[in-house]
Amino acid sequence: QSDASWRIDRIHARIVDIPTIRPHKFSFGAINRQSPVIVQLWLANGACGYGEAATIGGPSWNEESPESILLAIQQYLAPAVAGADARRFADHIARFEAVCKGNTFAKSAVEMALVDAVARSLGVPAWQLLGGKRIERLPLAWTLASGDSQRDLDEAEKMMQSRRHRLFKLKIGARSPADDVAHVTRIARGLDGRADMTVDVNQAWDGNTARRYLPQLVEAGVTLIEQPVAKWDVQALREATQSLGAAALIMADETVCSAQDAFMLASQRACHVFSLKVAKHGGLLRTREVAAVAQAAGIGWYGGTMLETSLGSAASAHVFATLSDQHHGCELFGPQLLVDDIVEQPMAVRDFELQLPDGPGFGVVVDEKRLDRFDRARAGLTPT
Ligand code: MUC
Ligand code: MG
Repeated sequence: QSDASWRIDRIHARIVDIPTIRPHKFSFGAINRQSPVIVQLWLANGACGYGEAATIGGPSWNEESPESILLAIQQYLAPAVAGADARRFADHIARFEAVCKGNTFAKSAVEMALVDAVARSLGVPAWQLLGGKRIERLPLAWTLASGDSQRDLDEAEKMMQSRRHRLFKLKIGARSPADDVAHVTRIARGLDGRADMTVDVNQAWDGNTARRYLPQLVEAGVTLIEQPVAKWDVQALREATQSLGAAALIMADETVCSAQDAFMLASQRACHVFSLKVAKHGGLLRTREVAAVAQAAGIGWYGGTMLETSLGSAASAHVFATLSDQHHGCELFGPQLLVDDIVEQPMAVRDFELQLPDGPGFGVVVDEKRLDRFDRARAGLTPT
């Protein structure tokens, strides 16, 4: 192909609204739908790549929202790379940085579409452009977050029976810490050692609460504790990491976004595991940078999610496939939490493990009809 065929011809972005199968409850609120931003990027050679960025509860997980992502892409990121050679990923990332600070979710969606378009043009899987595949499958977690212990347990039973999940993440932090510990203990009794149990506090506790209640969570059988304290409270995260015994690990999520965050946490030995998420790191290549810091520091990684559709989940799976074997599984279950998907065939789950996909591109076929059906602009829905 000639150099001209790699020119970025057009970039289009839109918000789609897809309801969840049940309310999903977090320390900071509940969601009933996801509103990912879907990017389509065409090359002069006719190839089209897709990207996705999903937030949770508008701008309540972090600062970005579907509306801010759409605006950043349309006003700043798309014009910054229009007409350029799509293959120059590192150069595009530098241009994004120059025209737009932060806004990592928005950047990740465009970078994804670039990688997908180039990989499709070459007829190769995206993982081939990201370092090569090393991992074929990852244990797949499911999040129990209905807000009701019995309903959570019934859900866990179903997931175990269908051999989809035996790794459960409990969302806590909305209720009092004592109530949360009681809830975790009820679930642990019900699971009776047949599954692994983790919790995500989503920053809800302060240092004193963590000091008092983390040992009780470990006592109840929790093996991995995600972001128990505020994202800025590295001191409390570090204290938790250094005071908990060998029975449980501390995982940073909101605290670890940039490679600089990763370096700071690693040098302070403030956590045992990083939750990797393509959106918060600012793209697939940036995710590899954060993973490289983890590997250099002897920190494990976990394949995190922002509850993307099968498109964003497959893109994440491609970069996770290239990483080290020092992992704690993944949680790319977003598609299962949504009433519908935007691809023809979701990634396969067999024997409790997500089968990491091959190409071309991200190895999923986007269904344009369903994209149109959920398109917010077409449905005339107002943001929530
Ligand atoms: C988070 O903070 O990890 C991931 C799974 C889930 O249920 O919520 C997300 C966000
Ligand atoms: Mg989290």
